[in-house]
Amino acid sequence: MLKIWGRLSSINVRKVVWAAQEAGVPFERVDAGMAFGIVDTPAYRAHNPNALVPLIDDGGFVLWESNAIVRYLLARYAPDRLYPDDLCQRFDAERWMDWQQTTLNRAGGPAFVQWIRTPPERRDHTAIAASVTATEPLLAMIDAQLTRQPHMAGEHFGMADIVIACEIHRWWGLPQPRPATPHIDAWYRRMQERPAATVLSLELS
Ligand SMILES: N[C@@H](CCC(=O)N[C@@H](CS)C(=O)NCC(=O)O)C(=O)O
Repeated sequence: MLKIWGRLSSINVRKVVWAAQEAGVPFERVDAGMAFGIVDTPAYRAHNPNALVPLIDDGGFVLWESNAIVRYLLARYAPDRLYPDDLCQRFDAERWMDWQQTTLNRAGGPAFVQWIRTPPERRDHTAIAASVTATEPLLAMIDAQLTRQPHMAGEHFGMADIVIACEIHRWWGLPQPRPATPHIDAWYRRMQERPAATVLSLELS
């Protein structure tokens, strides 16, 4: 059976859990990372020398890097529904996968860390302001994208929706004002209605 290592408070683990649930593949999840430990053990590091979560073992195939895992699960278990054969459709979605990791996550991460993982007396409001300044134009880009089509990469739900909705879930959960993004809001409500999207109802921690 597919095994996933990672605590559910991690955005990167949430993506993987959601993808597995969308693909309909049964899995066992082991809490790992932060207070759960495990990631620093020699056995874990032998599989993931980054000592980070998530990590999967699928019948002996071991993989780390959350977006690579999302791609793998959808391509392997739901290729017709969730990993397009058509190269233009596929790479339309792939582009948003990379953008989420390299641009959106980098911009929004500091505000999350300051609000949720830093005690109030040590909170750096300058870092939060910089993170908001970096993130809001990116939210405007997503909002504009969703005026043109119902999902991040076209007509159909897919991997780009999973990774970007996990970022929106985290950003909307921060105790700070939100910009007006009506198209993100409508799309995000549809994401929350998906039975496989259980991670979108988790609290931030
Ligand atoms: N690029 C990696 C980043 C993985 C990562 O940074 N994981 C964090 C959680 S989101 C982690 O393992 N933190 C240390 C820990 O939980 O002990 C991925 O997408 O999988």
